Amino acid sequence: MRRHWMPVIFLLLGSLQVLLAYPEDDFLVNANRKELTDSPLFEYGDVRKPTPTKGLLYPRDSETREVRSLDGMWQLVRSDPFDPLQGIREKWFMDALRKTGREIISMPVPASYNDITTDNLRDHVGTVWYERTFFVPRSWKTTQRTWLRFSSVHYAAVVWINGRNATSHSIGHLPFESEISGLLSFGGNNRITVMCDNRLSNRTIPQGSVYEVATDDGSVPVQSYTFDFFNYAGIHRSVHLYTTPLLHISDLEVTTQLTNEGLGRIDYRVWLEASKEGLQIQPTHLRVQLRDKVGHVAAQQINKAVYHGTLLVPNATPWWPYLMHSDPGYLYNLQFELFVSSNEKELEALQDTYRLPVGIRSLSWDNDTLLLNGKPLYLRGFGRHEDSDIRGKGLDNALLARDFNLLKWTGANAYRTSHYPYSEESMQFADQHGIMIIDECPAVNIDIFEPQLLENHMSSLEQLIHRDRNHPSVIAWSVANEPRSNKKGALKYFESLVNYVRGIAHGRPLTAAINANSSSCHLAQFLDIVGFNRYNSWYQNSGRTDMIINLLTIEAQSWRDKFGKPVIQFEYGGDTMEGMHSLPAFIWSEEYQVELFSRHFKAFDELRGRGWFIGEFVWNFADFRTAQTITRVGGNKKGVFTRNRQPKEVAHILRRRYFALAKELDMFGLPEDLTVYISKHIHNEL
Ligand code: BDP
Repeated sequence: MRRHWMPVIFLLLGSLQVLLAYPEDDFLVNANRKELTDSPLFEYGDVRKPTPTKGLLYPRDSETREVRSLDGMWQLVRSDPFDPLQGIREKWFMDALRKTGREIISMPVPASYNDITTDNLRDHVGTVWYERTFFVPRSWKTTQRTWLRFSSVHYAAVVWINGRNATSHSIGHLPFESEISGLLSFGGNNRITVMCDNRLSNRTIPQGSVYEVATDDGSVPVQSYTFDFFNYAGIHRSVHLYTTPLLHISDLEVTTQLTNEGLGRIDYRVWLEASKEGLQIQPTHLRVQLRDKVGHVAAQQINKAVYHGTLLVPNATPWWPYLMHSDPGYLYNLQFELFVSSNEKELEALQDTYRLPVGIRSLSWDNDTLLLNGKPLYLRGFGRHEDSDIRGKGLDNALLARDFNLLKWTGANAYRTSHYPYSEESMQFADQHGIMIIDECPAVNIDIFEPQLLENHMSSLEQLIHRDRNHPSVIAWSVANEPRSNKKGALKYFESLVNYVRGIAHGRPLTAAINANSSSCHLAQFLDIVGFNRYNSWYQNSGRTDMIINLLTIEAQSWRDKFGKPVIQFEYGGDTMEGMHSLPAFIWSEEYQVELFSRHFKAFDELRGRGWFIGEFVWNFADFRTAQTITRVGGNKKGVFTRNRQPKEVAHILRRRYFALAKELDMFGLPEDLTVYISKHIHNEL
């Protein structure tokens, strides 16, 4: 056996997987839930590590690949909330959904299904079924493999092609894919059916529970959860069909470094995968070429029978964040070309090409700071949500572009993907615009610590890191938001979780957004950067903005004293009704939000001077939809922008601060429209 074939053979075995039946057990949320206590009985020694995901490269076309979108109008039927598995029993996937006799709803993809109709689909609990048809060309049959890729279905999905099971996946906000060549009718019409289940249980990430309530019309299942954002569901991101050759590049991993002398270094690793027929194909070499923005080759390497290597790039143009350099977000194109021997004449032919955008930068950290290209970072940004009117959590390129324009308008340089992985398109945008990302997994408010939850939590991080490890914009992984980390069970749980994540962290520090106190938190000790959320003058001491500076500086110092690590405030803020005014300031008014922010700014400046406080993140970028509660007026109103992305008064104040920081820290000039002319006696004080 030729040795360089080993990875291919190995991967082939992996690809001959038996298609999984839907793990029914995951469906069955116990309505009469028995709350598991925070029991010391759970030991994590025997927790299974999640099976590493494979091949999550973003679908890109090239000389050797075609990508087709399955986005558009699909059809949807909902199941009876009391019988979510009826469609499985009755095999609804075997024929067109209209044959079930149930109401057919036209449903756009991508979008959450909740806010599209005018009825109670919004609050549906259980499963819905999606369907559409599509053609695949005859020409794809023999020379290609066809893959089906979902960028995110929330929460769990089972997929059939022409009535045959293609794949299943759970945990929203993350991609999954499967080869479907064997299930397709080439040159003919094909049917895709997706069952989507939105139920959360004690073992899902995030957690929730389903219980029954008695209504005037009988009892109904209700989903409860402790996080406040609405549990939108559906096919949230794009669905793609794409082709690869029979032997193809299935995965890539890249790390970069930059020396003081401007020498760039790119270490890469390539995985190949072959179908049964593809095993006959003999690779001859791999050409790796780094091309700059104008297409010039900046470095290259040819590898025979080796699938990893290092490119050195003299005078590399580094990747810099927005407002740290005049040309932020510089990306090279790293082109991987696999050549094979083509026929008896021993000619070499191009078998597969994949191009990956790459930013060259170094990331390092110590007990005081986080450094990018050797420069200490001060992060100024937002916690956000993927959320908008009508679309819910559905990917919307117009919204994405608007949000980035607003981020840049405010002078922010970072955001946290609170409280789940954001779209791959947004990660690419962040790379291009130089916005730094704290990349968070979907573990929000986790509470009942038990082994199955831990395994899912690990898996969510494994999938996230696998998906995002090649993005220069990602500067840290956030392992959780506001877990109940003061509970006893949290200690062993997070020790196991962090030990596992360290092994796959791919050169990024670990952090979390904690709301426990420094004295009782069992998680912070395992992290590289301590992040805390605190709502001074909102959830505590409401109305008392005069207590912020003291309480905040004391708290930040306590995190520092206890753990000796860099500290970030990941959330602060107050709900604000746009257009509501009050002098003097009163909670919910625009004036109150301004006053609350301004007091925080003062505290942050005091803390920055102490040498270990490295970031301030507002909660939230924009207003967003929540579950219905008496504390929310139409949703969470802590946005600096409204839900339709217009500024509240505080946005202008925040903008002045963020640009002032850019000027102070990176000598950046201020935008001309930062202040308006008042009189020749009042000068711009910045
Ligand atoms: C924090 C949570 C965030 C909420 C916020 C709030 O991390 O998800 O939206 O509170 O209540 O505790 O506004």
